[in-house]
Amino acid sequence: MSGYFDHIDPIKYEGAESENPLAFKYYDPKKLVMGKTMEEHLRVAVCYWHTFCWDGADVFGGGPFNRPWHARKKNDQKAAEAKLDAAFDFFDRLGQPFFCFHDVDVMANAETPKEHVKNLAKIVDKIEAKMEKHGTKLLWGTANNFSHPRYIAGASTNPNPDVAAFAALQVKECLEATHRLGGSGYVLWGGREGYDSILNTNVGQEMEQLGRFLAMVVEHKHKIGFKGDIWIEPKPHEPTKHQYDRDVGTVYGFLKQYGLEKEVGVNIEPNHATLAGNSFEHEVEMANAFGIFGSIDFNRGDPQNGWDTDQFPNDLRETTLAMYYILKGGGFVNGGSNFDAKVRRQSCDAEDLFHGHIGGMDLLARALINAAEMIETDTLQAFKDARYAGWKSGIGAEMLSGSANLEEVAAHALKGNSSPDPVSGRQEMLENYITNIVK
Ligand code: XUL
Ligand code: CO
Repeated sequence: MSGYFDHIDPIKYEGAESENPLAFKYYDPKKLVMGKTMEEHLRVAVCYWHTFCWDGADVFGGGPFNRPWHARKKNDQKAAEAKLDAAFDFFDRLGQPFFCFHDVDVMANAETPKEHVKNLAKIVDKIEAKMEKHGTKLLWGTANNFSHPRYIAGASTNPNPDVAAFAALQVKECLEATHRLGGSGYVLWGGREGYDSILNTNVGQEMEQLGRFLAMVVEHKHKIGFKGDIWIEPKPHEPTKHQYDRDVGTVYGFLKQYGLEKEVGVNIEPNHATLAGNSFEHEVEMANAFGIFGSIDFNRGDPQNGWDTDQFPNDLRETTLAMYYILKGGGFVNGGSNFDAKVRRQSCDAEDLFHGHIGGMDLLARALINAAEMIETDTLQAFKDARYAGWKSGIGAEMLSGSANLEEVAAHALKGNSSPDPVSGRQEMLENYITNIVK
């Protein structure tokens, strides 16, 4: 036991009338929604990196958080184990079913490749024992192939193949660890898989490298019998100026190019979507349209700051819409709701970590209830069905099926005596409908 969270009692569902800030008002894990419990729908995960690794440091100053497990000068095995104790103590008190980690979040620092393998294996033994004892499951694992200075020019896209080989070692070890720990998915976020200057970058060559790297990961997944999913996490920039996995549409094109669109899906993050100039729900619906929806890293940005602030989500309208499209796509299968979110730097107490997660989980619960209500009557679907009905028969169906060619379609148009009338898209009416649903 770390002792750091001892003054926080396990967080309970107390209902909307509760005034206790350290209680759930809406997240009621056993509540049934559309035939599944809230817990099963949402599959909430706590991320290891922001919650337990970050000490509050930013580019202007050091870490104000003073977490006891950061007290040791070096992140050695003892420090890694203290962090692990604290993490599972936190999970017990919050009661969420899953967690996510990067290899370097959980393990003691390593410099050499052999040290990396040894240190990861050492902590994975400990994680396995913790998971068995506490019951918290692994949603997904990932290798941090962006923080170490060896990755300044990318991991798999590095001009130096030895760097790509080190990245391959990290991914192999982390994928195997994820498999061993029963993870549902494995994420690849290409933090430095992109470039800062086109003047020194061979873009085509780098994308070939990334494509082959991804194919190797998929081959290895099948070789070891990992039954979970592999997801790319799109982001347009930060840390690099241009990242190759900029948004869902770009990732799909990339997957198609390398024949991996049936093997790899996406882990969508709202703050990454907005950085790419997309809305969160657009990214979810694009992933549904391409059949590559996987998982979500829930957070939000700040419209004034305009960078990846990774804040806990609090926009009910946006989250309701995203949840509606998630449910419409079939809901989470192996994926879930990972809070890739961090408390603000001034929120330096243990209890702030709870407030962040409680707020996020209550928000998801409300969004789920709203989305279920939307699906029950499905006003949007009915509206869209009527709007596109023309494509179900006649010339519309003939165009789509390919049974009519351009000349035949043009001949159909010539039969008309006038230009087709414009039809209202009823945007304001539908927006009003959403405003009235969100509660
Ligand atoms: C970075 C980010 C990562 C990934 C995992 O913006 O979101 O934490 O989720 O590497
Ligand atoms: Co993320």
